[in-house]
Amino acid sequence: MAGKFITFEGGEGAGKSTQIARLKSRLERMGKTILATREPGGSPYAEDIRAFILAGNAKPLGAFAEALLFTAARIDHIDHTIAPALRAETHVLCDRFADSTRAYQGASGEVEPALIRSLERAALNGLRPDLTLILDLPPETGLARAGARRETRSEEIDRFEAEDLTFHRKLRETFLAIARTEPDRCAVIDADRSADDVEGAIWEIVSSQLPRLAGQRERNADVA
Ligand code: Z5A
Repeated sequence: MAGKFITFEGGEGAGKSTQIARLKSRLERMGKTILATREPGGSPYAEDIRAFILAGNAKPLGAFAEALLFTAARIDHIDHTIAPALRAETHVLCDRFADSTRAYQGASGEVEPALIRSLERAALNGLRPDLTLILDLPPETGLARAGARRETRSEEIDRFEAEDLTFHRKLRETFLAIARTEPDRCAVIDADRSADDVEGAIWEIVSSQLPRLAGQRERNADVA
C-alpha cells in the first residue's frame, strides 16, 4: 500500500477526534493527502451498522454478535474506503479500528480472545496499521469529558458510554496490554493533559516512526 495507515484508539472521551483533526490539518499544510475516517462507520453500509449498534439494538444479541457486526462493518469500510485510499497514496487516519473490538468486546469477558483474533485476521486480510496511537487517560476523566460534550449537544448516552466504571477500567487495561504486546506498532500517549500537549506528543511519535510522512529525513529503511 502506498499510503500510510494510522489508527487512534482509547477509551471514551480520550480526545481521538480532536487529535485526528489536528494531525490531518498539520499534514495537509505540508501538502499530504489525508483521509480521516472512523469505526464503526466510514462507508455507507458500515454507517448503517454503526447507527444500529450505538442505539443499543445489538446489545440483547450479546457481545459475540456485536463483535460480528463490528467486523462486518470493518470489512465494508476496508473494501470501500481504507484500501482504495491507501492504494491511491492517500494517508488514512482512522478513529478506532480492530483494537477496539479486542478491547470493547473482549472487556465483556463473553468472547474468547482467540475468537476475536480469528475474526480480525479474516476481516483485515493482511492489512495492518503502520502506527496505532493509544490515547490513555483515567476513565473517570474521559467519561466526564464525553458527558460534558453530550450535555452541550443534548445527546442521549450511547451503548458503551452507559457501561459501568469496571468495564471502562478493563478497557483501559486491555489497550495498554495491546501496546505492550505490539510495541513496534503501538505508542501510548498520555491524553490527560492539554490538547496542545497531546498534539505535540503525537507529532513526536509520528515524526520518529514515520519520518518521511512527517517531512523528516529517513534514518533507516523502515520508514514512511
Ligand atoms: N466500538 C466497539 O465496541 N468495538 C469496535 O470494534 C469499535 C467501536 C470500532 C463508537 O463510539 C463506540 O463503538 C465506542 C467503542 C465502540 N464507544 N463508545 N461510546 P463513538 O465513535 O461515538 O465514540 P468514541 O470513539 O468513544 O469517541 P468519543 O467519545 O467521541 O471520544 P474521542 O473522539 O476520543 O474524543 P473527542 O471527541 O476528541 O473529545 C471528547 C471531548 O473532550 C470533546 O468535548 C473535546 O473538546 C474534549 N477534549 C478533547 N481533548 C481534550 C483535552 N486534551 N483536554 C480536555 N478536553 C478535551
